Amino acid sequence: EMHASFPICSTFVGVVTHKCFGNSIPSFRNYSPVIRPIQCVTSTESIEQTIVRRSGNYHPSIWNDGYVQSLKSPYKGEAYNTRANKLKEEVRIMLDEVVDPLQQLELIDTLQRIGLAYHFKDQVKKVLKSIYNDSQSHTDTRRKNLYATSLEFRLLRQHGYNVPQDVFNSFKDDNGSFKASLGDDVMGMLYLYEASYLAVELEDTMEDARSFTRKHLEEYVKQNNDTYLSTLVSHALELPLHWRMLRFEARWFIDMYERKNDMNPTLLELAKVDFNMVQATHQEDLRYVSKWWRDTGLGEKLSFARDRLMENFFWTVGVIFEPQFGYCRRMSTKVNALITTIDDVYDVYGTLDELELFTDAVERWDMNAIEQLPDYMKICFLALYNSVNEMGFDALKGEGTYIVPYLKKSWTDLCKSYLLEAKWYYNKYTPTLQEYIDNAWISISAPTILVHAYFFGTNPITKDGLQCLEKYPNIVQMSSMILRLADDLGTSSMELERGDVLKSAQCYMHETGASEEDARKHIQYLISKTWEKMNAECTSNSLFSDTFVGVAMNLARMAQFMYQHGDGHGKYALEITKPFVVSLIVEPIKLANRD
Ligand code: LA6
Ligand code: MN
Ligand code: MN
Ligand code: MN
Ligand code: MN
Repeated sequence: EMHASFPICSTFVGVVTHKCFGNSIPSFRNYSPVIRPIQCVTSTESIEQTIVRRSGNYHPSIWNDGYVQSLKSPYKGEAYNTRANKLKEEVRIMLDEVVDPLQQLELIDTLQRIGLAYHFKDQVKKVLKSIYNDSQSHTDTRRKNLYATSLEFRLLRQHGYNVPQDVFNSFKDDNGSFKASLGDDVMGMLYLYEASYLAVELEDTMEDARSFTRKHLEEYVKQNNDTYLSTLVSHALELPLHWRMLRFEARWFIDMYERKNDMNPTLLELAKVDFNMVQATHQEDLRYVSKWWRDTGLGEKLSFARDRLMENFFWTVGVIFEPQFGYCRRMSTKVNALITTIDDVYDVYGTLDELELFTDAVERWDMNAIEQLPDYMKICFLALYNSVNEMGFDALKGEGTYIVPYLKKSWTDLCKSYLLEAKWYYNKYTPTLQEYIDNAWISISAPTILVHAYFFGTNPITKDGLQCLEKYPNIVQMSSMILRLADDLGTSSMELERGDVLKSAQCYMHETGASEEDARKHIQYLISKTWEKMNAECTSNSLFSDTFVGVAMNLARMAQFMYQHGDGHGKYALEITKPFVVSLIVEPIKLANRD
């Protein structure tokens, strides 16, 4: 797709002289070139030069603003609110009245999976605290049941308690392996499997647990299909609970829960009503950002770039779904849309000269810098500049903190990392995997996303938090790394086809001579190792709120969700992502079988 909106010739006048005429006209890899003649003019002469621009071949948006504005949910009014409040009260009483620790844990697990736990944070905390304290005093009574021990371990670790892996020692034989007979305990296997994803580095028991349970569970689904339990097991094998996008899991589990023999109708009804009410809030956020996106005109004017407002919004629902964080979702969607567009400027459309100018303009953060840019970049820069400054204004007005320097710094870092990749590409340079990753965890844009999200979801903003954030702390780095690696697994084949810097698997293949299959396995392995590091961040005391830590983890989860089956954000937004968008954002859950 070639756009006609922005002839770029004019910007070369008097601005770029030397680079434009070098002998080394960039050569390109295998892709279908789009060639347009342009004229470069200096003060003394005029030379014809051909600029070759790549194309992403991305399909147009499948969600237009008119459609988005027409979305209407009946779940906004008082009637459902009243009903939900009554049901919430019943669940509160339930949580209060359950005394058996295993039943308490099961209730909390269900509330989490069904998407309701956020309403009962304090109560859940209190229950888990008492279970933790209790487990410290009488150790071995609950350690007979693998299912119960695994559930307790997972929930306590999720909530920041550093339960030792040794709680599983009683399930091992004299050789230190898990007892073979446990393989027949499917619930035990399933729950130990899920627990093993809460491991931190160097926990050998948890590592054994993961391979031991996986083996038995794979065997189990081979022999049993279409049962309730085997459906749960296949789902878990596809992606563990700890790595799953919360709203998708809730939507899926509500349907499962409905089929469960001893399900609690109060929980089910509340889960459905609440899901639909939350969805109605998301639709309001979506309408707001869709209008904003339409008003920027970027989707139309920059026809080479991905026009993906809905998908950009969908990411934010994965990152923070709770209704009270609407401002965060709205602003983060703007950030994502700007990132997606500017990423295409660097990876697809811009020439190296233009990219240098754009990077410089962002670093200077100066309106005067706009003069040096070609027209198509002017509109990008101004949209970025205005949007980010407006976010800064909101924070100054609301919080009294001037955050523009932090926001701007994150964009400068991002653009510099983009530029380095562009230079590598044009120079046909292949970095080592390490060299690539040292830059690529920034160029995936997660640090930019998280720095912005920190300000949108943190109240009050503290000086210590700011200082720590500025250096991109571990939690930010780990989240970014997972986003990068997952993105590379999902997008690199078409990026290479079009022409792009080599991505993680290819750098690894180049460096080690590994096959593509082995390289991809290695990247998967790096993802699981990075999760272990991220898990450690959650049980250590940090300066960051649970909300922010959750945002960082959810960004990683969302990446695994979007790229699990290929490029769900760009190339296959229609084939892969649309059905998920429909079920999470567009369609409410039917309340009763009769309607
Ligand atoms: C991925 O595209 C992309 F656009 C991102 C910016 C990833 C995450 C984005 C959000 C949340 P691509 P690259 C908007 O695969 O060039 O082109 O870094 O990213 O590989
Ligand atoms: Mn377009
Ligand atoms: Mn890029
Ligand atoms: Mn890209
Ligand atoms: Mn990519």
